[in-house]
Amino acid sequence: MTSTLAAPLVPFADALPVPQRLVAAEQDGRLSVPIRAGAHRFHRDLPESAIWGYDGMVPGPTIEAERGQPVTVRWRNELDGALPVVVTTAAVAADASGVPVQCVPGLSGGTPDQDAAALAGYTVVHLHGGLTPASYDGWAENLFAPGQDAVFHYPMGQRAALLWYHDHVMGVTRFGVYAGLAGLWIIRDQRERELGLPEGPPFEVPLLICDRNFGLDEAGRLTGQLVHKTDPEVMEAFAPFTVVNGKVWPVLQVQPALYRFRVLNGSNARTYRLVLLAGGEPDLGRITQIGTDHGLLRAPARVPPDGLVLASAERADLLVDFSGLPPGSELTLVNTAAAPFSGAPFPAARAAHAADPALMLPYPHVMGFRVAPGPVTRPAVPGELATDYRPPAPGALAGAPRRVIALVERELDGEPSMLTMRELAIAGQDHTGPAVTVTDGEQITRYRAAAAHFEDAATFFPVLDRDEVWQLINLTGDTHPIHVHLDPFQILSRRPIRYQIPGHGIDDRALTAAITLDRDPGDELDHTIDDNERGLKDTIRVNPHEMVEIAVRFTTYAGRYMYHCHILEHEDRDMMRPFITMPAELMPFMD
Ligand SMILES: [Cu+2]
Repeated sequence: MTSTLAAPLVPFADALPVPQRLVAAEQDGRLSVPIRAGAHRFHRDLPESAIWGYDGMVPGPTIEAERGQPVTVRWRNELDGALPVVVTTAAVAADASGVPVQCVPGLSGGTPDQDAAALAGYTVVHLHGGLTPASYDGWAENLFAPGQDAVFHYPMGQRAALLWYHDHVMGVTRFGVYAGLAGLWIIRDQRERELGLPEGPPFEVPLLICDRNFGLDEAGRLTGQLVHKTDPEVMEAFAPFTVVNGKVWPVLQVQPALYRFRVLNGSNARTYRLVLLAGGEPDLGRITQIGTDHGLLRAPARVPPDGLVLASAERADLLVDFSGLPPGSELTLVNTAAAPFSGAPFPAARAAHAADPALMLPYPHVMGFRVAPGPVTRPAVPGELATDYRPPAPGALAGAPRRVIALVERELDGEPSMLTMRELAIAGQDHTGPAVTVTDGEQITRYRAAAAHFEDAATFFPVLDRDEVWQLINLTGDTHPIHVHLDPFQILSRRPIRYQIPGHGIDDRALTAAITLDRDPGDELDHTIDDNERGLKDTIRVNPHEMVEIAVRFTTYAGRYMYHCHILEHEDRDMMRPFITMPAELMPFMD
């Protein structure tokens, strides 16, 4: 097994780009964004890549809005030509020297997928984290074709937060986003201004992190061609090159001051565990996390000792203090998370040596920082941040409706696994078919699978302004970041489970499993909740051998929404389901 791979690109060669800002208030809240094919250079030493981008750029412009000031966007689909991504499944999972083929560029013996090559630009835009009326939420089947516009109205009646907008087409979101269809969206409000946090350049810097792979020419040189490569054993694309704001392994020159980084993991599938290194040693004390998916935490949080974990679509609002560093200091941000991610720990002390192709982490670099000479400024970090939400009180949720969702992977011969979410309903006395039992030590509850596939009838009808508890039970070997559209939620618990699934226990619709809320003897995860997860979230990691409970209350809009795994290869392969929020007065008419 090869322990390191020579990087075919020079790290820290390109300056970190900052995406163009599109401030809604400067345009009276009325924006017009073309969705276009374009060309983009991912690294100084790479040829230009063909991309699809909002305004033809990767990432798209960062839209900035103000709480309470609605924004209307005319999304103009001007895509022409074919998908600018070669999609392939490699012939084998590892090359002759044992290196996983996903760690290297090129097609690795795969042939270009002709169905993907024929995709010609149907799109739909979802504002992730937005409290958006259902008609404008970007339902995955409501597409607009090249030449058509969609005028979406975003009320912005929500707290300050970093959101993002991206393509959400049924079955092929993984290709549209990979082609470049993603951008950031920042909502600001008065509470943040009262705290005196950095706002705008140069001290507030968005970081959209993702991974990409490229083609090779006949001489073995990198082309700029975007390549979405999977292999016979791994259905997710884990690309070797980390891209921040559109550049591979960029560097940011910083002043000796406090910076605010608005971080999004915009990868299709890769989870990052970010560690800041100074002189090869972890320097996590320099980072304070002040916000998560839906904005400010109640109090600043330290980064977990192993590093800051961000799965696909998770966000972090970070303050990083460069003030104590002499000019010329160089720091690097690295990733220590294996792919696929299963929650397995990796000590920050070994982060400088995290490279391991066998874990599909050939190059841990994310980006670099260089401290420039300048006046030293040391603004204080506020001790109290948000005051507009409280941790959920379990007592208050005792009578709340419970919804149970099992995450399952059904392995199929000769094609990628199907990942589904089985919505479980209490099995009646007369139920004789396949059942799921959940034992908490005292009580046994029997369930039947009420829904499996996206197109199955909706079974979740949450009533507006009513608390609910959703239980997410992971019966697979990987961590799944589960995203619920519309209102944010809070995590209640993360509990170890053990389970047994008999042979053929997972079929097309039914599920047979015996689940016990108790630690599996072979389970090495600690199942703790990080401090930074105790905020308002819209995407939560559910690790293997784990049940996560979340408290959710839909308060804004009635309509048809979705929840899904945010690993795009999973979402596209059926790990997505609808739910319908209902006003209470309509419920008597629903049966
Ligand atoms: Cu998943």
